[in-house]
Amino acid sequence: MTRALLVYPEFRSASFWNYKETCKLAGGRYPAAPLGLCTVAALLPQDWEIRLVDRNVDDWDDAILDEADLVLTGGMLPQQRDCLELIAKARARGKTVLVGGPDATSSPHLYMEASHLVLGEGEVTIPLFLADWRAGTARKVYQDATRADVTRSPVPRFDLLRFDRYNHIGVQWCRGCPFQCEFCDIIELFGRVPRAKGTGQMLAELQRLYDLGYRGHIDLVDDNFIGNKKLAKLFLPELRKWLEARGWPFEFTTEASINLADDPELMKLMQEAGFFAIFVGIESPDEATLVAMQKRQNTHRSIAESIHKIYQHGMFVNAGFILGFDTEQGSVARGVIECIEATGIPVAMAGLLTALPTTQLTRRLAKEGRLPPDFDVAPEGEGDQCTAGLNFVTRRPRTAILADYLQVIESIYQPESYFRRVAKVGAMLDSSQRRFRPSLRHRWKELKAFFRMTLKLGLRGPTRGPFWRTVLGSLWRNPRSIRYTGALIALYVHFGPFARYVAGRIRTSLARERDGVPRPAERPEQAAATA
Ligand code: B12
Ligand code: SF4
Repeated sequence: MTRALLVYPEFRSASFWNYKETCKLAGGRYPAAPLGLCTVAALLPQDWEIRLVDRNVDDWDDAILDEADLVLTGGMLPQQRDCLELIAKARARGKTVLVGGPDATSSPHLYMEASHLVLGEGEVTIPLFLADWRAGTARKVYQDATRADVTRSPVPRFDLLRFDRYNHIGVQWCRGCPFQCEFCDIIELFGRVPRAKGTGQMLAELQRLYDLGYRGHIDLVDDNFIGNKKLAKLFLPELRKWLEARGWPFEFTTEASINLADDPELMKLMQEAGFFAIFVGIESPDEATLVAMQKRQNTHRSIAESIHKIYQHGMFVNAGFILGFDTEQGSVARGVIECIEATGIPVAMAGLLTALPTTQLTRRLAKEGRLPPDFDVAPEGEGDQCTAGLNFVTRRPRTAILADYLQVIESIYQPESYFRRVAKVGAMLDSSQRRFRPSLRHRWKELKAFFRMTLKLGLRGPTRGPFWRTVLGSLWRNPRSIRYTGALIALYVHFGPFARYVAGRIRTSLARERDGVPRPAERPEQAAATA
């Protein structure tokens, strides 16, 4: 029997989404579970002995590698360093190593030490690899641009997860997005035609989670849940019926484009199916910049009004903002801060523009000679677009962008500012339709989390006043939304220190720039190499 070891590499450095300290409040260890590897596990022969180790939550000893015949690994950019180290260790022990997933697919040249690179969507390439491997003719690289027929994707092996270690569990309904934002790698990796799973298939995945005893928060990790609105409108009523028949065991978050706000019917269906938050890419409040980045769906609208409509349908919004676009004319900090305050979005992922490996932006920058050859190598000690962005030669002076960014980060994550936004959402969020009822165990967990959160934020320091004003104000104005207001407050346990960390890193980068320490991207021979 083949023993397969699936390893999800560690997200090593501090990152916006690594809110481990918040997870700890409720007894968890990490926000999200490795859905990609659960799917890979389901694509392997089921008579194999399959073990999944997530290095973000599970204990690790290199000796674990000795117990495997085949090691399978892969993840995203911030996991690159850990993944490469793991491959080296496993290879040194004589193991056959398969690598796949988004980062290896985007930058295969970095992963050549693996025995086999099985790239793209696993539903397409894993069966090809397995057939050759059995025949003893496995190739080094499996790359196939064919898009998977997701209606045939297997139910992920959720049974390999320890649910209590995560804040939420991911499930995917559809892949792809119809829009064409210049900086986006999703449309390159997964295409512009949304591909959705069948309703029965999706409900079978939820049933599996239900049967395994999971209850609570499920993140639909779709690239854009409303990429095909028609399909979403067919799926949601069925989802609602399924939930109702089982006493509302789950509630949902997902990602969606801002044009959701133009469709009251769709928002209502999402609200009725228990969606309580969505991530929206706002990117910039500046119309010219939005047009230049090809994000037309965000133009010709009041961003704040659109976001408030979503709150009024029971979903709070987390959003992405980006600084560093070529079209920025002078300082953009004030505009970004005002937009964040006007929308009242507490979880505002303000980051620096990053050229991800497979994007229209990256191809343009390469053509313009503005892309260093190592732009896709994860820098040591840096995490995501908050500290590792601007991996190209910028149009506006880098110091000006960094100074703007510093201003944004230092403003929006001040306790007064963050909690004011939480209070605003807390007042506007319509929770009249909520059906999800946490079990007694779940409530006890949340109560303990509330006490721990109070110890961290409510007893001393600059958070004490805003914390109590927000908690008591929200209880008074909109008590039905208190679980969600509380969740947003809990996130400050991460965002407060994280914002200070980012500000420190940006100040260091600014000092280096001002002292004239050359960056790789500015060395003429490197820029020439990619021109
Ligand atoms: C959900 C999600 C997140 C979640 C959490 C995910 C998690 N598990 O921790 C959050 C919001 C935290 C997140 C954050 C980030 N993300 Co993200 N995320 C996604 C998203 C939307 C879905 C991931 C998913 O579960 N997909 C469903 C599963 C089934 O697909 P999959 O993992 O790709 O696995 C399939 C194949 O890749 C393959 N496969 C996977 N692993 C392996 C291994 C082997 C051996 C083999 C053979 C095959 C294989 O088979 C699977 C079935 O087809 C993807 C886009 C996408 N559609 O995948 C981006 C994506 C993975 N994220 C990306 C990025 C850049 C980030 C960020 C750095 C920036 C950002 N977008 O905010 C941060 C960093 C996070 C951090 N902690 O530091 C990029 C990665 C690009 C790259 N070169 O690595 C993606 C592709 C798109 C994007 N721009 O957002 N992300
Ligand atoms: S809306 Fe989001 S997923 Fe779609 S192309 Fe733009 S950035 Fe990518």
